[in-house]
Amino acid sequence: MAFPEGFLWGGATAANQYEGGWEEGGKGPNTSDAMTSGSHTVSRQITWRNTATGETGALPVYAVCEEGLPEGLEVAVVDGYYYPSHTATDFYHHYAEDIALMGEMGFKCFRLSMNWARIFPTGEEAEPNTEGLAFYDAVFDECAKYGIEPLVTLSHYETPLALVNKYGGWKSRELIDLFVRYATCVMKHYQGKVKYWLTFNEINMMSMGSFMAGGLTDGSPHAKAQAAHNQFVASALTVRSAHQISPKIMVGQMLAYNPIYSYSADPADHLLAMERERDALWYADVQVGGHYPAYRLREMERAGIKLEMGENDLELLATYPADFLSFSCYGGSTVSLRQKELEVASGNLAFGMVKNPYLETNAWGWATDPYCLRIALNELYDRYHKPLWIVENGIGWSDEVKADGSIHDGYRIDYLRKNIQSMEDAVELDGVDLMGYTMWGCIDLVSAGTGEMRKRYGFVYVDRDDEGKGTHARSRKDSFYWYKKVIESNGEDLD
Ligand code: BGP
Repeated sequence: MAFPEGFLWGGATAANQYEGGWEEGGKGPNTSDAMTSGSHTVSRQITWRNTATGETGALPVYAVCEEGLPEGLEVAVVDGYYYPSHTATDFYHHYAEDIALMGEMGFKCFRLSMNWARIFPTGEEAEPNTEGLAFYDAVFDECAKYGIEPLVTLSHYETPLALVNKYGGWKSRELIDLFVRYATCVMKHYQGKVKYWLTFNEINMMSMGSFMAGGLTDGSPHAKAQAAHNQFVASALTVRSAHQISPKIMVGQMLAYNPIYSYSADPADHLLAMERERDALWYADVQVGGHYPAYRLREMERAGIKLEMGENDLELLATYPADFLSFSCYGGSTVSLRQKELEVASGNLAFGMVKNPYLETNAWGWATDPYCLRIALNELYDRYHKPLWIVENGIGWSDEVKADGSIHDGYRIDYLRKNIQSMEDAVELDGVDLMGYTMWGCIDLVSAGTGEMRKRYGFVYVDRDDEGKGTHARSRKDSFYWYKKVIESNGEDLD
């Protein structure tokens, strides 16, 4: 048998795309609450208010990430826009039903994120919001009924909005202590209920999606580097705090990692592929390896970036690295020096990438890559020698509900079968130490990239559309029954 006894099969979600209840139970607004919907071709927008005049408007997310928010504007939720995260797919009111469906599939693990602003509405309250704590208590108690182990991300693409407008998000060191206080509070409160925690979702998205990853409204490379550094220190302090609370708690890093392929055999293309890999890997070199790698130090030196450091920062990073490395992986990306002459790629992490001629893609440019998980797992295990966990993998597709209510998502089964086989090869043939696999978006949720509903990932369909209309009724897709079999057989039966 390839997978060890106790392998953590399951699914993954995030509060900003799934939970909803944005103004219920005393929750404060988050960065994601001020993001409109978009599409494959139209960017999501961030809405703002002019603090002097009260005028309101919106800017594309990429513009805020690259150029920042102009002086005098603050991020705000304003009338007249549609914000998909406000209700999302309403886990807030459907958690018992959803966890029962996960139980029916045989989930051993459920990855969800906790909404920081549900616990500390502005991030700075002296005491946590008890209604917020009670909500997640109810969620974890429900999980326990089915023997489902929660894996909780402390910050998945959201920062309390008050901290963004007051401090400029994670570029300020103020957020370090505020985050560690929040993390310590929930790790203590849920001790005995939650063993596995992740600090920041896809921490390396600070480079490309800094508003989502760090609540940044300053697009400069310096702000991004400082924000990442502040999150590293916060992560190290969270690891320290977790181990003080209980030696049983494990805290992981979460990295967006797609293997990078060289388009041609030209060594210059190969060098480029290595450099693009390092764009992601340096984050793990710091958070898992415990120190800034030489190539990153040189890169910052060349860019004139000088980090503001606390006296013990480097020691903290070296002493409290993450206990394990979790990552998202959807398929490999391809680079070439001749990029301009070639067809460009689209899909996640596709900026500056070219289309891989060996892989088929769907309407969102997503390819089914039968080798990416094996390659990714080997690369990360060889480099860090720490337990790994695939916490996101899956494919967004527009599902069709037939007249009889059935949903035939053979394309999803095909994608997952190939990916799980590739992961199995890494475990069985290469001996990689893998803790678990949580398929992304196990119950349909809002897409982070486009804010759409039509780009669906789930084993379970949720009746809601791109305008926010629908009953939120849940129904099982064909892949639901397929995944149930996969888990039952501990990965032996992929047919
Ligand atoms: C990852 C994010 C998730 C999720 C996923 C799918 O980058 O961690 O939050 O959204 O990608 O991407 P999308 O939602 O853009 O389809």
